[in-house]
Amino acid sequence: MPGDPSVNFNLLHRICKLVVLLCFLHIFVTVVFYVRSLDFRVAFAQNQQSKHNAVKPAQVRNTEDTPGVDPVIEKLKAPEEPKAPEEPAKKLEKCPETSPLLVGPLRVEFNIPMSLDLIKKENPNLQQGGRFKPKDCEALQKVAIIIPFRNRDEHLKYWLYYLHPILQRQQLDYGVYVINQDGEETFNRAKLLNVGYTEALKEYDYNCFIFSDVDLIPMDDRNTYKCFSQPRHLSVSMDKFGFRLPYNQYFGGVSSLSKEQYLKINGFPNNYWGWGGEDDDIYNRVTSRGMSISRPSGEVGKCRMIRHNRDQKNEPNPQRFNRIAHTRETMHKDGINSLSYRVVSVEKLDLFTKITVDVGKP
Ligand SMILES: [Mn+2]
Repeated sequence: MPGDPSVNFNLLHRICKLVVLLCFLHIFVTVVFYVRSLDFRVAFAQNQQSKHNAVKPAQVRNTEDTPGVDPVIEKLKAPEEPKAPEEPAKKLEKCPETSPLLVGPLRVEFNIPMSLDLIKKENPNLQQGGRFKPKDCEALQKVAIIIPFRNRDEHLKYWLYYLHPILQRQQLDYGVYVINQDGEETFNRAKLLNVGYTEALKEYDYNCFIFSDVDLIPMDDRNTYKCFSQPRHLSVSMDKFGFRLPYNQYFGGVSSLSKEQYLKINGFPNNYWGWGGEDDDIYNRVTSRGMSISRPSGEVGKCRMIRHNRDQKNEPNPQRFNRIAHTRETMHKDGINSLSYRVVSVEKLDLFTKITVDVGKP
């Protein structure tokens, strides 16, 4: 019968079944595709990450090293990201044996106007007290530079002007200590050097000491102000002596000794008052302890001395020849083990640390 409702109902029932089936099929296909794409993403991300790790050696690199990485992957490895910027600060690589910043021969003149402000401006990376260490690498030595001093402010300005840039190019971890003899008594260079050694070590774990006159400027930055396997004489060809050694045993001007070498000779003599002899005594100490003198070449060791008149209260010491003749017998009881002095003041200035001391009198 055409108007039979049961026939209509049957048709409707079939259509409904079909629709429901289609719905299930649709859901099934959607789920399958979704799961497959998820699998694929995870696998791809893992693959990328392991590649990324394999490329990286022990040291950390910038994310700039992996250009074109999918943002999804960037998000997946996000949790490990914060570590990266911190690590380079923890472990610096050692500086190279020869600094790549050296330029060789330098022009040194003493007729240009000089001021501490100018020197400050030209050395913005110095720390209070005249300290410096390289930013990009770990310095090979910790160097204290000791300058015996009295009333030579003009010379000191030139020294600071020329030496600070050189020492920074040499990639040294260094500090400058000006040891100023208080009062008007006779000058005692070697004792001031002993004071400088002692006072510098109170401040930092230095392992190398440069002992320099205030009026000597190197003319070549390859003359590195550091320590060597033997005590070193650095001012080997001074303009004052026609750019040659005045005599073979000469150890005056600028020298360097490691902490070990210094202690091996019981430091320097304390009883050379006035000009001369103390450098020869130090030479005798070095050779009597089985060490030799190391030197740069005459070319690299060129240096200029600022011309000056003899200082007051630094007359040639008449006892010096007698003293030098007996270094071997006296060095065990006269030296760092018998040093006594009184610190008057310690000033942390912008370009150097100034230590004023009372070293007594002859
Ligand atoms: Mn001089």
